[in-house]
Amino acid sequence: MIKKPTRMTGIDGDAVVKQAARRLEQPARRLFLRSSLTLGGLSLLSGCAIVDEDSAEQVLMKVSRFNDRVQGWLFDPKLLAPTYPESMITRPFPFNAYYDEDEVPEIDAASYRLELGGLVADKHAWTLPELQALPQTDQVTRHICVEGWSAIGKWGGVRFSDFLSRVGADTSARYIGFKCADDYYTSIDMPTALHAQTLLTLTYDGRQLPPRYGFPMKLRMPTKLGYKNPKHIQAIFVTNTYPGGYWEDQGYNWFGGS
Ligand SMILES: Nc1nc2c(c(=O)[nH]1)N[C@H]1C(S)=C(S)[C@@H](COP(=O)(O)O)O[C@H]1N2
Ligand SMILES: [Mo]
Repeated sequence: MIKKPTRMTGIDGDAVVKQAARRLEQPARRLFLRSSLTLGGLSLLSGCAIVDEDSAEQVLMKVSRFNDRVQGWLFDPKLLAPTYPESMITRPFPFNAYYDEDEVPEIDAASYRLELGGLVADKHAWTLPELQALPQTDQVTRHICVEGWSAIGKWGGVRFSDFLSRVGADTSARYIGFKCADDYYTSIDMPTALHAQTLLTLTYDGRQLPPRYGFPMKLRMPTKLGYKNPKHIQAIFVTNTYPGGYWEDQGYNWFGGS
């Protein structure tokens, strides 16, 4: 147990922590507001002197990153997420993005190219037919969104680990980053990238991925929460420099395991 220091220098420590937590985005915000973390506890946990809301906010961000590292350690690359019979597919499957459905990006299939960057030997850009010609597999899994809903869907495409070895990606690197056509971006850890159920998907429910679900391509990881699964992928890069993500940079947990 962490003991609360008996005396803080003239500030209401608990109020400072709560105020700082309110500046974070969900789910970090909810987690910290619910916790009984005190300013003294936070100082001990982080080894930092916290004097005001700004420093408290910085430390909360750091603790959230620490949580990422713990999730990374706990991730078992051999453990499979549950799969379901096709009869359990949620119809219609929900749409979600940081904008409304009428603003879904329109991507031209003929001129589309998937760009590769960073620590990758073969950086040639891929056309859709080239990607469709690779060996394909599909799976029925549950998508879990932090906003409080989940749904079962069927995605098909190329096993991401196969794709990474085909292009000569440096799989000893720490991160894989994704840039999307709608300005969304995210990044994942290498063990998850190499997980057997991580697919570079081109289809939904047996048909070409429709625009709302991420045409032309969505990375589907049943081991991660919805916001970690990028739709409309335009570029993939392998790097040792932390790339962050659209929601992650606003306080969502980076590891985002489900
Ligand atoms: N490019 C892009 N990818 C994205 C998002 C987005 O806004 N843009 N939203 C994420 C979130 S929060 C969720 S829950 C899922 C929703 O995917 P769906 O529309 O197929 O249900 O996409 C994820 N990937
Ligand atoms: Mo989500």
